[in-house]
Parts: sequence; structure tokens; C-alpha cells
Amino acid sequence: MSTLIRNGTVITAVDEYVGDILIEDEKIRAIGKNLDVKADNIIDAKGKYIMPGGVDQHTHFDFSFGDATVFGWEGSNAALVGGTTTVVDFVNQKIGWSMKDSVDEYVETKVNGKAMCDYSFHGVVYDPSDALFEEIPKLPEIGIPSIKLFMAYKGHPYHCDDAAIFKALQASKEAGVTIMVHAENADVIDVLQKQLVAKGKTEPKYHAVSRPPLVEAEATQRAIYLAMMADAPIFVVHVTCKEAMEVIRDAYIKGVPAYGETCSHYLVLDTDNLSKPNFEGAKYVCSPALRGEEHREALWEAIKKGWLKCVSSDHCSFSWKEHKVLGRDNFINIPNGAPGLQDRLAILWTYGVEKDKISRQKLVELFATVPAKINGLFPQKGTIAVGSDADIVIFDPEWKGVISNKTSLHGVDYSSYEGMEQIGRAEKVFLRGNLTVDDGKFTGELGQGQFIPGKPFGLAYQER
Ligand code: DUC
Ligand code: ZN
Ligand code: ZN
Repeated sequence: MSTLIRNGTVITAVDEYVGDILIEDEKIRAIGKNLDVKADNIIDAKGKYIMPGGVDQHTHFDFSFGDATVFGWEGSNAALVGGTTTVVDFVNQKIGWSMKDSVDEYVETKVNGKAMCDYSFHGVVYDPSDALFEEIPKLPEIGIPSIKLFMAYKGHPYHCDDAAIFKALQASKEAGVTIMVHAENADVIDVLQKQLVAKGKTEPKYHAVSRPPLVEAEATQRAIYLAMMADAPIFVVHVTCKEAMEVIRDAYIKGVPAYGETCSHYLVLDTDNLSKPNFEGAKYVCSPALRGEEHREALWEAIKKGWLKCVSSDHCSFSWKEHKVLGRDNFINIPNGAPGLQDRLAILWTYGVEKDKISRQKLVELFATVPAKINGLFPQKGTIAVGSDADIVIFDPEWKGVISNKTSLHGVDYSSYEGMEQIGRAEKVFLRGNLTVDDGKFTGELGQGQFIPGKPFGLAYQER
């Protein structure tokens, strides 16, 4: 089976040129001008951009907050419709279990037969036992070169203390395993939450008041110092504020291997959303919290200048009526997290490229290439090159519409970006050579996604 995409404008993280791409079976076999080849299918992509399928390195298809659990892999076709062909999903370690057994069980019970995009995994530490620290260097053998630890969420089973983070850093470095942290000061949040609730301040907007920017900046700085003491690199997920970004930037400029990402919602939404009436604000409860405009601008600057490396979705599909409602009387109980997997490209294009905040090459870097490198998936994923997987987006820059839950495949009852303008869309998407989105609609099959093992030392590799 072969497909020839003719006359599109190919965008990679470093290039832009008009050319033809030949796909044979699952791979890109040739790229050139006026390729003189035969193919089973020929697509004329004149006037369209051709970019690599996105890599979203931060999704939660399985996350619980109290009694609420997110919508799972049945919603993974949302990735493809949004131009993302690979996700790196967080797999929760079961207490008393090894990470490997936790991953095997997750795949068997929740992923197999359902995943529609390709996927790789990070482990999430729930049980920081000696057995786990001994297992960390072996994780690359099962294609999992990264784990995440939560510094936040005191009282939740996934909260980890500094000792756990330090030991994980020590255990990771020789094997090139990336330690990722959710950096917020759990104790300060706990105090502030209790003080607010004691004063009757229980509405969703107090979520942000209980998690001010310095809560994030302090934990970010602490995590970087822990990494320096362990002489290991570190990656800070979902950076949301100027102060935390500056901590990472300044460490990196001094030569410390400290890195971070931000997420689409922190680039375009803000604290005002949390004040929406009739408990609508609960839809925007995620952690760290949404911030104000000054922070948004700082984040755009940071991704443009490379101080933050990529943009993820932190996709976490809690429903509003079923799950968010658990915090109707107290914001502390509102499950933290929001859907966004389908919208990452739309946000980066409409509010980044169209507003001249980032170039098209930068978009590809943030959306596909660097996350593929960080997670050891490059060059199989994240670029358009001969020999790479034929994960390809044909993007129509003329399309105009609005983002709405009506067209979302996230499987929940709201969109974080409801009613926001969208310019351009993924018109056709190929996953390993198979057309899986046509005319913006999912045309693939349940279970078509494959596990792609990640290679270690991704942080060092992404520098190249
Ligand atoms: N923050 C969220 O908003 N959702 C999932 C987990 C997290 O840390
Ligand atoms: Zn997190
Ligand atoms: Zn997350």
C-alpha cells in the first residue's frame, strides 16, 4: 500500500519547502520535488501544510482524584482528530507492585483493544519503596525511560516527599531515566486550603488562591536543587507561571540540566475562568492553577526562546456533571484536571502562529519534534524524514471555526475552550501510513494504536 502526497508545503522543526512525500506501508520512503514514482493513492496537497503528527507527552487516560476517575482510552481518537498521533501517557504504579507489573496490568485491562493513537508511557510513583528505586534503572528495558513524582497533593496516594524525589533522582541518572516532577508545595497548599474553607471561601475561584505562583516556584527551585545534589537532570511538567519558568531558565543558563514544558491551557486561559457563575468555574480547576495575563505572556516568550521545551495538553477528562460536582460545596474536592488532547494544535496555531507569537517551525518543534526527542521516540516519531513513521498531518490553514464540545471526542460534557475561535485544522491525518482522519473526522479503528518503546537519555538527546 503506497500513498503519494503531492505539492504540499512541508514544515519540520527546521525547514519549510514545497515537495512530495511517498509513503510505503508504515514509513516515509521518499521526499522530493516532482517525485517520479507510482503510488496506489495520490493526494494533491497544494495550499496545505504537511507536518509531522504531534507527540503529546502529557496525558492522563487513567487518573483518579478521590472517587472520580477520568474517561479513558475510548477517547484516544481525540488525539488524531487534533493532529496528535502519539501520546506519552502516565501509568500509575499500584501500591505494593513493581512499575513493570503495574504497566502490564494497565495495558491488559485498559489500553489493549482501545488505543487509537500510538502510545508510550511514563510511570507515576505511588509507592516509593526500596524495590522501586532498584527497579528505576531497569525501566528502559521495558521501553519506559521516565517516571513522574507528585510533590503536590498532600493526603492523596500519589504525593511524594523530598526523600522519594531525591532517591529517584539518584537511581535514575546512570540509566538515563528522566525524572519528571509536578512541582507545587503540598504543605503550603494544604494550609491555605484549610484557611480559605474555614472562612467560608469554598467556590472554585479559591482553587487558584490556594495555589499562588510562589507555591509552584518554590517547589520548582527545590526540585532543581535536589537534582543538583543528586547530579541528575530533571524535567518539570506543566510550568504555569513566570516565577517558576524563570527558575528553570536561570538554572539552565547556568548549565544545570533542568527542563520544563507548559500546556496549552496555560497559554490561553486564565484565572477569570474560575469565577464563571453557576459552578462553571469548576471546569477550569486544574493544577497548577490557571494564572493571569502576565504569566501567559511570560510562557509564550519562554516557548519562543526555548526556555520551556514543549507544549503538552495534560489531558485529564473529568466530567463536569459527574465528577467536578463532587466539589460543589468545597473547591478542595473538585477533581483537578481538564480535557484538551484534541485542541493542542488548534491552540498553538490559532493563538501562536496566527498571532505571530511563534513561527510554524517553532510550532512543529513544540508540538512534535522535541517531545519525541525527550521521550526517546525520535526520529521514528516527531519529524518528516525518510525512514520515519508515516505519521503525517495535512493541515488546512484556511479552515475557520470554533472549538466546541459538540465536535470533541474527549468523552466528557464540556470543552475548556468552548466558543473560542479556531483557525486551521488537521484535514487528513495518517498514522503509520494509514489514513485515520479524513475531512477532519476520525476514520480509523478502535485498538489501532501501537506501543512505541522510548529510549533512555532523552533529555541529553533533545539538545541535539
Ligand atoms: N493536574 C491536573 O490538573 N490534572 C491531572 C494531574 C495534575 O497534576
Ligand atoms: Zn501534574
Ligand atoms: Zn498531569
